[in-house]
Amino acid sequence: MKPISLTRFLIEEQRSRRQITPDLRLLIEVVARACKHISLAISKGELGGVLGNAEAYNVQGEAQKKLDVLSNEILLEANEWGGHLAALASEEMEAPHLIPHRFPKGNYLLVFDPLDGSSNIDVNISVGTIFSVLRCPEGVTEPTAEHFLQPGVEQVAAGYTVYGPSTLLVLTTGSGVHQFTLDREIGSFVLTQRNLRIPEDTSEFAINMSNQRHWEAPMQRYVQELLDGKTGPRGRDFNMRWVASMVADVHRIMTRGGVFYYPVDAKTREKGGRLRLLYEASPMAFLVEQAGGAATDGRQRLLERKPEALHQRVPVFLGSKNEVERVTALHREHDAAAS
Ligand code: AFP
Repeated sequence: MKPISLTRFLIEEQRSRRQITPDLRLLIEVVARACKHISLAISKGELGGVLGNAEAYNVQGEAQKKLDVLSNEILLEANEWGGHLAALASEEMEAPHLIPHRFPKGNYLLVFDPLDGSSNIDVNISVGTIFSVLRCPEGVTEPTAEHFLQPGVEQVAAGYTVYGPSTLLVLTTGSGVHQFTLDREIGSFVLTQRNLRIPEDTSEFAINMSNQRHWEAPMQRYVQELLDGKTGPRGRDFNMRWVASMVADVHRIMTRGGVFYYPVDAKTREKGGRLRLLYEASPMAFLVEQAGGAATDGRQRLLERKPEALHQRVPVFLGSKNEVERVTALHREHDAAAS
């Protein structure tokens, strides 16, 4: 069978499913094109002079890498002129970026983490881009932060790219999750997996164990049960992985199942958690649910959380359904007993 390019896939989806409008198709293609540029910049590594810190800090007070800044610029420039967007919001920028008046405006809002896992860049480990598409509320021509504060169920598309041994784009527009691989020779993303499915059960978990002593009681208890293995209450051994690039950890789960946890802990309680709701948790939750998995904040379905601020952080529990439901139930039981 002839390879199916991202463009052909989207055109066919547009014909068969009315939800994909021509503007949404253009938007996804433009994001994909920008990701190809980012992929190229990353692959040059030391030779491209793009490694190391930018000597700047983002709105969250985190040191920016040169590639954080570059990836952000690439995504902004690519998406400004097409006429498909009303505004963009990035993890790297304090406020939304409006479309300059010299360009036409569209009906969508684009949200992105231009380079997730960027602390891994300098050691040549996979990083990625995460994005989410929302509708601009009707009648709004100059969107502000408040217009981006929509619960994840409102997303019309979400995806991530993994810049790893190969560059992958994983996408949902609300009817399954599909994977495309960048064919560097022809310069286009090619469909390599249709309808990714996350197995409901798993024996593999991803968590940063160094935070264990700071976790809440139900999390301590749950992970201890996993670590107790075959002779413990779960009656089987569990394996652990932690890349510290959410895209890479989530992609492993998309491929072979597993769970990814970033619970709230004593260090992050004041901020609400470690990961950002709009740029990381919501798009990944949409993708994971579309692949048959589950995603919660430990208590509540992530997609139902209405953001209170553009850069809000939340706890994240996602992946194989039965395991996520189990850890969520433990938190709820704990809360009920405490109250
Ligand atoms: P950076 O983009 O600052 O490297 O953060 C990556 C991330 O947001 C997410 O991709 C990882 O899963 C998580 O943080 C890793 O956090 P720890 O460094 O606390 O393990």
